[in-house]
Amino acid sequence: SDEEAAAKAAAVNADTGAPTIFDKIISKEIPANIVYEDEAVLAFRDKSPKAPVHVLVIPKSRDGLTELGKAEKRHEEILGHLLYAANIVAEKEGITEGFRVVINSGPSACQSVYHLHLHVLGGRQMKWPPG
Ligand code: IU
Repeated sequence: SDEEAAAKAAAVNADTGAPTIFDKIISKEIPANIVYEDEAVLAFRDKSPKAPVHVLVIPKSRDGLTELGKAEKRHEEILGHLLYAANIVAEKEGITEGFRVVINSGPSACQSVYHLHLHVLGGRQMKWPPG
């Protein structure tokens, strides 16, 4: 199932601090469908969308933010920037009746890529609680 695959990927991809595929997306070595970009953040469509709109918002410089659980005081500005960018993405995508922002931090949350990213999900009715 989807859930089993996610749990497996999360268990295999522990936080090693090694570069991730997102670095290659930032450098445009790997093409991505970019929705929004500014000096500090990049937003692109998730390659395996879980909703009609599923965009990832990431900092261009990881700066130790492999996951939210590693956030430090110095990251406050970029964290605010990412959250604000999530709303810019939602507006651009027209998901104005509602959208969800998710951050998976660590194996128990099924994080699979260790470069902080916000999931912006919308275009359908979301369920609560998430799995
Ligand atoms: P997670 O929160 O770490 O589980 O989310 C990682 C997401 O990155 C997941 O939704 C993948 O589909 C997505 N992704 C991607 O869009 N492009 C890639 O090359 C890889 C993962 I690897």
